[in-house]
Amino acid sequence: MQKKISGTATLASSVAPTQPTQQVFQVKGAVMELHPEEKTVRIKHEEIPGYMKAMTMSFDVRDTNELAGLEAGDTVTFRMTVTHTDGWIDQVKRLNVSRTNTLPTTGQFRFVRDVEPLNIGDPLPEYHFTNHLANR
Ligand SMILES: [Cu+2]
Repeated sequence: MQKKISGTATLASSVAPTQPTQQVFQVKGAVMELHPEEKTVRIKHEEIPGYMKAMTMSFDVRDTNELAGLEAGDTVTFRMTVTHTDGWIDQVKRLNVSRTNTLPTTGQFRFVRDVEPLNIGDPLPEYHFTNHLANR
């Protein structure tokens, strides 16, 4: 798979001497909880091969307008920006969620609506991940 990560560092390296101060990734996941008052959103993001498994985690949202119109259970794509000390998301885009109703539920989450629509082949650009600083 083509790597778009700038610099010479690879995800397999524990140290990336040329790591840029800011990296941006396209991420896909399902909204679990919205906390606009805290400027965070909890998202169950898909597996990140070689980095971390699919998990539910909170992301900082600098502009809460990004959360407008979203509901728990929505499938979204978003841009994740990470620096050495910070992380946040923006450009949150809601995907068509109706098709996810046909997928089985995982039983791991308390939402009735299926939130595991991560392998349905949506036409996304390549998405890469590195840091996990947005986690809480
Ligand atoms: Cu995570």
